[in-house]
Amino acid sequence: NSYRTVYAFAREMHPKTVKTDIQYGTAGFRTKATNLGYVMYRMGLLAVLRARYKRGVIGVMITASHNPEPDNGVKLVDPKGEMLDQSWEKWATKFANVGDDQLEETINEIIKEYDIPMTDRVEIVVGKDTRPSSPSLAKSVMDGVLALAGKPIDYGIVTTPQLHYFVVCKNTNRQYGEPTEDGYYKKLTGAFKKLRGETYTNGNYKNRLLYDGANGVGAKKIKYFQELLGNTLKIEMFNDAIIGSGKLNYMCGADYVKSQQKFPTGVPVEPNVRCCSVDGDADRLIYYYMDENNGFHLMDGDRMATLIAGYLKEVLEETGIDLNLGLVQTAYANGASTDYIAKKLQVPVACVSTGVKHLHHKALDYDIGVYFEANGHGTIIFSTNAKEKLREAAKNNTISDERRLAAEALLNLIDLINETVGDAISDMLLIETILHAKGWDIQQWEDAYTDLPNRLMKVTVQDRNVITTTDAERVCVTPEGLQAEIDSAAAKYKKGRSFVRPSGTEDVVRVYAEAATREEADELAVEVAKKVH
Ligand code: NG1
Ligand code: ZN
Repeated sequence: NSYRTVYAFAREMHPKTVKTDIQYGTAGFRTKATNLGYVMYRMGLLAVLRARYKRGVIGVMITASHNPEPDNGVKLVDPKGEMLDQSWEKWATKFANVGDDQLEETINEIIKEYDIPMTDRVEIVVGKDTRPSSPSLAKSVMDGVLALAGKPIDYGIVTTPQLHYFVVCKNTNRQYGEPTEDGYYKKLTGAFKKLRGETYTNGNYKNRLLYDGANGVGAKKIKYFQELLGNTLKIEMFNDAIIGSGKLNYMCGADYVKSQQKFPTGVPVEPNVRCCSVDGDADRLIYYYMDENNGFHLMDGDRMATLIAGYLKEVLEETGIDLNLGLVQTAYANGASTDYIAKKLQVPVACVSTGVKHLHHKALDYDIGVYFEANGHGTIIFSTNAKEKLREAAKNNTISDERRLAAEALLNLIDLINETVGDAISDMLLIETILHAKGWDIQQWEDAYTDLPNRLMKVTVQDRNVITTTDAERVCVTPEGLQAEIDSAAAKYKKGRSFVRPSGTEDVVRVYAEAATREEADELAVEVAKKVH
């Protein structure tokens, strides 16, 4: 086999312009957009190979999420809507880094290793965020797809979770939904309206929400929800600057709000009013409000996870069906949230390494698996067993109305949830549904537990990979002795907890610390950071 066109295309249209290697990390490739043309072309090639190997549709999403506007990135989506399987990440890295003249050879190597049939006319769905660099990068991806005779399907500007949804719809023969934007909006808003019923407000819950679109795709797409939901939920949108303004994620968006612990610019401050922010590709969500004394209150991924898990537990009990429910977090979850879930809600909690793929994977162990990163990325997945039992119960005339209705409600919740990946807008509709059902305002939600003050720091070192960890990154293995030092530092503070790990997306070591007071958390973080240097 020979793939001359691949080389010719590469040489003439997408030559490798950067000498240094890049690595397919937790969020795919991510760097300055100007350095990504050839990487995109090669990911187009790899997507076709992966699709032929899996005999399914593969997705390619062009985005750099919460990162600044001049950055961009790319991630591949597997047929079940999951991130590219870890075993192929090394191939992605290899494809990105070989010379143009080694591309043919690399393609032959992977075909041989996996015995890939090279005849199927596979579909590759391509989506992009609103970055000015995205259209030309999408074209590079599609050139790669065409060079290996795959069929690119261009979805244009979409959110990351929309792209995951399209991939799953196509691979399940539309059982999951229609693989169109319209199909996505109708599925989510239809379920939301059913759950809300005739009364839009309830108790302290008011159907008004301030929404920060981060000047990105989340602002563009919320308009369809505003239109379809009307007065059911009054979403007031802010931060919808025109494409190319440079304002994407700038002093707004979910990452800014969570990491700066600050109210975003562009959203009016109204005391005690519920607000939310999404990030640049709308797969993360953060809630917050300002109190009457200008005090800022943050409701992060841990808060959403606990609200959701607690509610699902209640409804599940009403159905009388025996299904196991579990919650998955990472080491970054606030200790107070873990305590609350395990002790108060009595829902089993698992801790896994940072990165959505690890959370998603672990959540598959439960009939109902809730997972969230503290930064606001998360979703809920339901096993086939859970879905079957719920469908049976919803149709069963021999059980009580209460049980039947609870099963129906859970089925509607499943339709509201984007099970394929964390989806800011779907998560927002879910949170709104739960607050409405409980008749709660945002303060009542916040009352569940009090966050332990915490501090996240970045430390730049010569080689971040000298730090290795175990036990879901909570324990440091190398350099030898570092863990003992962290332990003795943390022991000095009330409720002290700290860990260090190399970042998977930036060339830094991250230091996390929490303790009973703000001062102690800061001190502990600084102390541990000094030991890392
Ligand atoms: P790294 O850079 O590996 O810490 C960051 C986030 C993750 C995840 C990924 C992918 C923190 C501490 N880490 O990973 O949660 O979202 O980016 O975007 O927020
Ligand atoms: Zn994102």
